[in-house]
Amino acid sequence: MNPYLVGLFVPLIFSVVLRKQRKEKKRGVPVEVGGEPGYAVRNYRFTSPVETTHEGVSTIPELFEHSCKLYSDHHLFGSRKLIARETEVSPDGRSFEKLHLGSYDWKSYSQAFEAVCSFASGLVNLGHAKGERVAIFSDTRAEWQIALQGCFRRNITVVTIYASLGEEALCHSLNETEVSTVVCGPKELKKLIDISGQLDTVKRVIYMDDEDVSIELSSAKTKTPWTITSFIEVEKLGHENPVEADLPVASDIAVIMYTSGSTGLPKGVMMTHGNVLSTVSAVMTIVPSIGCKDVYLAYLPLAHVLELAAEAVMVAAGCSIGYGSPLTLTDTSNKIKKGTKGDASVLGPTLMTAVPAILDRVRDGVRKNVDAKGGLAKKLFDIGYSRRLSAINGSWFGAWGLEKILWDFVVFRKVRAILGGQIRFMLSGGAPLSGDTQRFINICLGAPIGQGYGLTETCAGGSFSAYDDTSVGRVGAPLPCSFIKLIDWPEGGYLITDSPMPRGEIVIGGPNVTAGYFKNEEKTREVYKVDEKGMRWFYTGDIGRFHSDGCLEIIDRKKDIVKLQHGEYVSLGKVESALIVSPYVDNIMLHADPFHSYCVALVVAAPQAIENWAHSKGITFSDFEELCQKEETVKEVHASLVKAAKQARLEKFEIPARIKLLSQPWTPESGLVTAALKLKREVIRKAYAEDLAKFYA
Ligand SMILES: *[C@@H]1O[C@H](CO)[C@@H](O)[C@H](O)[C@H]1NC(C)=O
Ligand SMILES: *[C@@H]1O[C@H](CO)[C@@H](O)[C@H](O)[C@H]1NC(C)=O
Ligand SMILES: *[C@@H]1O[C@H](CO)[C@@H](O)[C@H](O)[C@H]1NC(C)=O
Ligand SMILES: CC(=O)N[C@H]1CO[C@H](CO)[C@@H](O)[C@@H]1O
Repeated sequence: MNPYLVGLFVPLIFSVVLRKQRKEKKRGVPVEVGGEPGYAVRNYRFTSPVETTHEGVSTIPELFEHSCKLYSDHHLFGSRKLIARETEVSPDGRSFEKLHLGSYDWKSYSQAFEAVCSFASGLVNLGHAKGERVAIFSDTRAEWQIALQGCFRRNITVVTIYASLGEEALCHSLNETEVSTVVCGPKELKKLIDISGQLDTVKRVIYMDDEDVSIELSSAKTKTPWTITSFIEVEKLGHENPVEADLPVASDIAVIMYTSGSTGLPKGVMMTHGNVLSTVSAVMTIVPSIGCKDVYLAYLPLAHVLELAAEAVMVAAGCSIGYGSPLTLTDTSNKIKKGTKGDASVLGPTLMTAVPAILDRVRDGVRKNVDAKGGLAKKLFDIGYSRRLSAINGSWFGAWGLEKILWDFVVFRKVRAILGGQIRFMLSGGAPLSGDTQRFINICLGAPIGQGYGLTETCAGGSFSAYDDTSVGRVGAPLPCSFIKLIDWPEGGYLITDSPMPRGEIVIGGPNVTAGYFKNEEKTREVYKVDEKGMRWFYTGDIGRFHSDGCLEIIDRKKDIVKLQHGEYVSLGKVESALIVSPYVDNIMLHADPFHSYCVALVVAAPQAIENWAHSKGITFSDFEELCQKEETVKEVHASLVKAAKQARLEKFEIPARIKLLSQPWTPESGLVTAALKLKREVIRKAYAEDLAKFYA
């Protein structure tokens, strides 16, 4: 046969076969379950929920000990040395802290185990009594995990608190759980002392010592009755006076995790060791060949269930965990001193987790960079991008061989270098990732993104998109530890009989479903139900639909649907995600209520784009605040929203009739968005109540 023909046909046949496989691959299958009637799906490979994958292991401390014995000489925890801390002053007089960080210092699994045992013994020596709780209130770092595992070895329940939580919420969570020992970072020590008058049960504080905190220590002496000890002292104390472990059982509460809810005070979700273990075991069956060679970059808040579960998976698999922070992640991150390296470049991670907001930022950064270069560089990038896109779409041309290597080398290598150049798998969770961003990151990093869907209440268990699933916008099939059921929500117009796909409220059941809210029976009974077979179900309030291959797609949120005066339903989240594509918009919150026939929006302006527009129009302004108040600016931004709305085929009543342009960004510190950067609608509504009232005046 003519070799040219072979050369032509072989890839063609391959591409046809691959396409077929891709289409036909089942990932979830319907299953009969108890409880409220609905459409339920389970993971294709597992008929009953997975509880543990390690023989004889039923709790997290057992899993930790198991790994420490198995991987004793491998690196476990890595932290960067601080070389210098500097203050830089920008031209307009504001000062910024810049860090010069060195290479990673590692603790091996066996060293980490020793530190954990010492910390556990140290706690007992300090006088922490049986049955009392410990709170960890700090940024993500190695000591966080050591403290956590130390507590677990003594069957101590750990209360976790977002480092960016407000004062009121902090007092509430520490008081409600009657915490007697708080482990905190140097920054958080000051916050604690400020509110010490309201903390009745706290007796001792353990601070992580890498900064000079002598001022705080002397102020604590006068203001508080607490015993304050440094982390190193506790370890030393425990090392010299070892105490036997007092291990928990699977049904003991491991963590009470306070989630920054979008309304009111935070609620504490009680997770058992069995809950966490079942999620960890389920994820391990899904991430491809994860093992000792892998290096994981940890930087998301450990007080978030996604990060907590991810790090537990890394420990179970024998990976190394290098700690970083969102502000020092890349060479160009805010806190990195110019000319020095960010966490990712130094560590070269192979695995990472991310929340969509961070990936969106990476995408925008790369796009901006490419646009700024212009010319040949931009052309090459665009061609390379579209080639890879059609390759992923199933065309064989450009999928393999020389062409891929060429594009990777010419175009994408530099993008990859931003995150260290070694990433082979990325996990995204916390909120739905836009299809556009998923594709962009997939192509530029050359690594798949697994999208997870889960909640604190389900211990992050839920669904997970398989690494070979190249579709976008979906969150995958149920994890082997979960059953996912859709139930009718007639008021919202979502039914399991809908065609072409069943739709409804998402309800998650399985061993991963947590024990409920701490000291909140009423709320627990409202959203957790146990069926006649004894399975626990959690009612998420999210609306989803199941594709024919058993993969879930999140399409709406129950709470975020508002009925307008004339009876039309507006899905706030859907409209916001359509409008946020406007280049002028940094963030947006749509507001609608049943008393009016139209929507309005609060828009956080994107400074760069709006200033560029103003310059191009010759508009003069003294500061950005003033520019945002100009009528012509508001008009321009509104016009761009209308355009975005038309592109997304929104209904007329979904387009905000009036907008307010805001010059200040919404950050977790301001309390307007959660640590995962989700809008806190109630808080924002309160903060801008006057502006909202004016809209309807
Ligand atoms: C662990 O601690 C809890 C709370 O103090 C207690 O109820 C439980 O019995 C303990 N578990 C074991 C195995 O001792
Ligand atoms: C702390 O909690 C106790 C009960 O757990 C309650 O009686 C008290 O009012 C709370 N104090 C504050 C400051 O919230
Ligand atoms: C990829 O496929 C999707 C849907 O299957 C289509 O909308 C899109 O235009 C395709 N893109 C390219 C570059 O072929
Ligand atoms: C470890 C754990 O919590 N297991 C529970 C999982 O869920 C089943 C049914 O809901 C319970 O019977 C298990 O005790």
